[in-house]
Amino acid sequence: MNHLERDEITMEASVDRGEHHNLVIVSNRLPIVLSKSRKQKWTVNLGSGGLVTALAPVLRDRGGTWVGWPGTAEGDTQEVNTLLQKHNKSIGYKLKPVHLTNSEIENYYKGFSNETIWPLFHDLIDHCKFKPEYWEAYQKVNKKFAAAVKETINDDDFIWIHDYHLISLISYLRKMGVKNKIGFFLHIPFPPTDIYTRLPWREEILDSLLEYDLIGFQTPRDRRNFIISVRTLVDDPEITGKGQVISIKRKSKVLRAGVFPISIDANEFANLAKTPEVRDKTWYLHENFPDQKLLLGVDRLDYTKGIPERLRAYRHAMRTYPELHGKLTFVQVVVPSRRDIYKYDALKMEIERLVSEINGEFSADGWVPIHYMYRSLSRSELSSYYSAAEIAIVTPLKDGMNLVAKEYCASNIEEQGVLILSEFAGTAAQMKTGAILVNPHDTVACAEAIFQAVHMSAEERKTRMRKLRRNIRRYDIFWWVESFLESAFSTDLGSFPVVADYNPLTDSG
Ligand code: GDG
Repeated sequence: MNHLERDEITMEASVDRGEHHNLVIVSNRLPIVLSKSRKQKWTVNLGSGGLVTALAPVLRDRGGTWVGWPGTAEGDTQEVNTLLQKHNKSIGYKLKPVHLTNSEIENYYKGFSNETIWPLFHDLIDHCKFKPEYWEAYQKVNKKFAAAVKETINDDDFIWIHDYHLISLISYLRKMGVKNKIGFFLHIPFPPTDIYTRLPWREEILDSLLEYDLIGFQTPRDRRNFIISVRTLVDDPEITGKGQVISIKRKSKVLRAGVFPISIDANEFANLAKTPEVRDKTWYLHENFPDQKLLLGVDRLDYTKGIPERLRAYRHAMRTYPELHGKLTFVQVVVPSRRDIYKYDALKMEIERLVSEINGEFSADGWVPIHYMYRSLSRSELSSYYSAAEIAIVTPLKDGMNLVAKEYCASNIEEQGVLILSEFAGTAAQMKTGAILVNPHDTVACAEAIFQAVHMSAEERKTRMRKLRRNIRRYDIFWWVESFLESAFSTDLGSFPVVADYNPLTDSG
């Protein structure tokens, strides 16, 4: 959707997005990257993700604060505070750091957030650790964040809390007497009830979620799972409405629960793909892989992303369709993440073993089947790979949304790429008509999808990619911010632009 169309929607509905309220964003990490040189000199760079791009202008316009952990270790507190104060002016809004001790990083961040909630909410119960000391630290840090938020807010501010690290924050804010309107957005999936109920602290987490004024989910599937858990664990909830936003009344408290699929700045990705730097690099990539199609995977190192399963599917494709040898190269970028959690080391070893086995089995003169990179790419490098790849393969076992799928399509300005997408990515709900949907556990079907993508006609590729790009342009990151804020302040339920084309596999509204 272009700005004009967005304005039309605004005019039609004459909506209130709480323009008169300052915004306080709270997330585990501040939207900055701080680094210290060998000579102990600090540098501050603004993060480049979609969330920062979308929220920064709103924060600047309305005035506001971003509260979060600066990502630094214990001991750097004073220096970081001074540094951030200096940067508040140039950034255009206030950054309020919450410092964590080493033990909090261990138990709240790596522990409860990433070894309990993260795997549980992605249905991977075998990866979960349910340690009381993790839970205690999670509570302690959520309380610490609450104190920092309380220090920074005025009565009329809208507080928007992000993600699974900070679910309990509202309970502490309310206990501290904070009466402001508070919204929460869950970036990861919400699990089915039989999985959710394994959590020893399921009542406490659900009670906190029910305290918010508005809670945003990525897909109807997640909201449906949440509602079933509420019906199962909570006495007499009254659930009304249907559509993008519904209402859940419990005792006298009303919570709105909405579906807001997060997105990207689609124009920015399209424009980046048109720059001379990216065009040149794309051209070199084609030169380096002559007469070959590129199949691209880009993922953080994480067991939810289905990287080993994908490698097995590629191996199956190579065994089943020898005509692909020398014609298709798999470029897999794995971005280092959560390095000091044991499971991630084991995953890296498994990926590297598979890559080397597959390359050992099929490499031939002038062709190596998998081009593997374990590092982060610059934005322009990433854009070049998106532009150069004839096929992108995005096959998480489960994913809240998956922005890589959207970025690939937005960057595909020639509209000739093919997207192979997991049914279990949140993105599938929006992209089912343009992408080839697969079950990532089905090695044979994924191999067939690769073969189908390689042989798809130019006409079909164009039709599918156009649909995908239209959807992503229409429901971009700006739509996401606006519709969340609109839902927080509007008095109507469900009267918002609803995302079309949901996947029946993942959606029942
Ligand atoms: C969580 C949820 C949800 C990747 N490699 C490079 C690079 N990236 C950037 C991509 C993309 C981002 O990282 C990854 O986003 P995803 O959405 O794919 O996944 P998570 O990190 O797991 O994010 C997810 C998201 O939150 C938002 O709500 O969609 O479901 O799990 O933007 O571009 N960026 C650069 N170099 C790389 O090598 N510069």
